Amino acid sequence: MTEPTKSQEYSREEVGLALRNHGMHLEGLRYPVTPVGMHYLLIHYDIPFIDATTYELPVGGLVRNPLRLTLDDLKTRPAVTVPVVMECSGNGRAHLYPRPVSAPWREEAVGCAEWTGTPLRPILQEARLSDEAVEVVFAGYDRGVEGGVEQDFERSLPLEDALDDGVMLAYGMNGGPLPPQHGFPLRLIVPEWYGMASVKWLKEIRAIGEPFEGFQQTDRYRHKQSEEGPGSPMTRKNPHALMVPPGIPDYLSRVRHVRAGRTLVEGRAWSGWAPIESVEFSPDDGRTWDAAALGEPIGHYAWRPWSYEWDAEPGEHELCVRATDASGRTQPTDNDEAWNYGGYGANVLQRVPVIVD
Ligand SMILES: Nc1nc2c(c(=O)[nH]1)N[C@H]1C(S)=C(S)[C@@H](COP(=O)(O)O)O[C@H]1N2
Ligand SMILES: [Mo]
Repeated sequence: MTEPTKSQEYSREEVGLALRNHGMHLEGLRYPVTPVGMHYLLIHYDIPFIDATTYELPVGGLVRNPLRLTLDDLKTRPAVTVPVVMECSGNGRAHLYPRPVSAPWREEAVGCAEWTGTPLRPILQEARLSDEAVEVVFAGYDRGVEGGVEQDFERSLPLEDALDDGVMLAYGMNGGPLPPQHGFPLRLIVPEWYGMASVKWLKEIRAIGEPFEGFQQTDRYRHKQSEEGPGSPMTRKNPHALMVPPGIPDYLSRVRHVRAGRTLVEGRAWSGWAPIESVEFSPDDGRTWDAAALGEPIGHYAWRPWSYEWDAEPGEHELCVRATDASGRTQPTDNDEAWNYGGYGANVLQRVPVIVD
């Protein structure tokens, strides 16, 4: 990984990554289920071109009953359709200073799609994991060079996480087939974790007898304070609330223009650790906070709607929102508090500059 940069300008490479990997338009927070084209994307290498008619998924390694599953096999198994908030663990990275050079997300690397597929646990049970198995590796068909290392995109889960409720192999998104950019023909969904765990374009599932040492496991997606040291692995999503920016935007700066008077500010909040317990709104850059009204999420892994009646007075304001979950986790106020070498899990509260006229 290159040293974090102190430049206040984005490099050509970062702009290139941002063009390939677009974010969710924040006004998309109005939809309980994010329309496919609004859902963010994160694609490390190239989108692989896969023939679904000959597709087969091997489930092997330390198992007593290796399987090879076609898409038809997978579709004849019990089907579930589940709304899941997916968020990139790099979300918020661009707010950090110095800034890690990678996808320059502010807050838009999120979406909540309805994934259709089949639960993973019964498949692993059918494959009969042997007693030596400690982790399950999920390999993708996409291949590239990163940090000087040529590799397939591969990630693992400890057994208990792989066997957790909600973990599924998905072949559908929002009622249609899985689009190529989201993992066609088959992807993993790990609903409570950051997005990197939900491996797309699945090529293989294999059980292994020691912790996985692949690049995307031991080099990337670690929370650490310097280039050195293992740090700790990124796992579940930190609590995060976002608002639909109110009013209308200035084309270039995106500063919002709002008419004076009562304005309903709305948004959504989520956490991978525990249910969202409260959302607070601040009209004055975090000096004063007030509780927002909460609605009900459409599913256990979906985001929770919130709203706040803001009395917009003429002048310049900085609107903020923050979420707290039932585990007591909340969002940091300060970018420096969230700083880490790779820029992961930086769930700093959202700030939206607004001019009321
Ligand atoms: N095979 C493969 N799986 C992958 C990735 C990838 O580059 N290759 N990116 C991961 C990351 S970092 C994220 S945040 C999510 C993004 O999923 P989406 O593009 O469907 O929103 O996919 C994950 N799964
Ligand atoms: Mo990601």
